[in-house]
Amino acid sequence: MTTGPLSTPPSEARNRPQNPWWVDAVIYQVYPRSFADADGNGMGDLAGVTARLPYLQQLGVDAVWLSPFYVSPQKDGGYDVADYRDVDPLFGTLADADALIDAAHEAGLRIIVDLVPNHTSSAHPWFTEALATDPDTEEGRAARDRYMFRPGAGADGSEPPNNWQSTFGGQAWTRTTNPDGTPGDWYLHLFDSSQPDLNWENPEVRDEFEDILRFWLDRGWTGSGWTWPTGWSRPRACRTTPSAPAWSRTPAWRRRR
Ligand SMILES: [Ca+2]
Repeated sequence: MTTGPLSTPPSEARNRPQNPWWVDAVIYQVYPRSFADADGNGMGDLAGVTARLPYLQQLGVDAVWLSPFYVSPQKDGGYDVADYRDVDPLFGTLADADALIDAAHEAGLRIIVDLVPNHTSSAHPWFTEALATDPDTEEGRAARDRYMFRPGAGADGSEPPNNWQSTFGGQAWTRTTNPDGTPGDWYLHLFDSSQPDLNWENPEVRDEFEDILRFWLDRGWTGSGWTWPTGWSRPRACRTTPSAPAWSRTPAWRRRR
């Protein structure tokens, strides 16, 4: 034991606030698609992760961070989520997810899930409803307010609402067709056009993600990592900007001091 002048007196150490567990934790990120294939069909799966937990335990990690495994058309590697409360059949079932968390607890490992709250998949029921409902009705306006629908620019609305670019390249807007077949408004997608951005100023969106988070925490997950938090908040007016929008300039990481 160190007893020199640099050691902390026991009384002071007792009074020092403890860091949250994750500050000093070693977290191992698993991309389920490529990590381990339990049934040998060429696609990694949750049962494969469960089978390899002893290996991760042996490495000495404290927690496992799972990349998205939710129901998804897989247009963006599972970051396009159509159902946040279920497992994509590619990776297994909800029972496989429960088996994974049980095995992780037994191995003394925490599990963090990767949530994707900036956008849903265009196959999500909310977006399907938004496109299928007459935008001039109260129901249609409510469905569209979960996302970032805006009228187009120009006399006939045929130009995108502003100059924002997608992170994946090209304009960040796609025009819709109304249920009656006429050209409609545009929706924002800061990633792929199959990933419509959510409107985080809509209380229903916030409540839904709180409920999704509770769904997974109740199943025994330790917590969640929220992908791309710098992009959620954006000017509601969606005006043309003179340079790259703020989210593309905001550093995603800061050094801890
Ligand atoms: Ca498999």
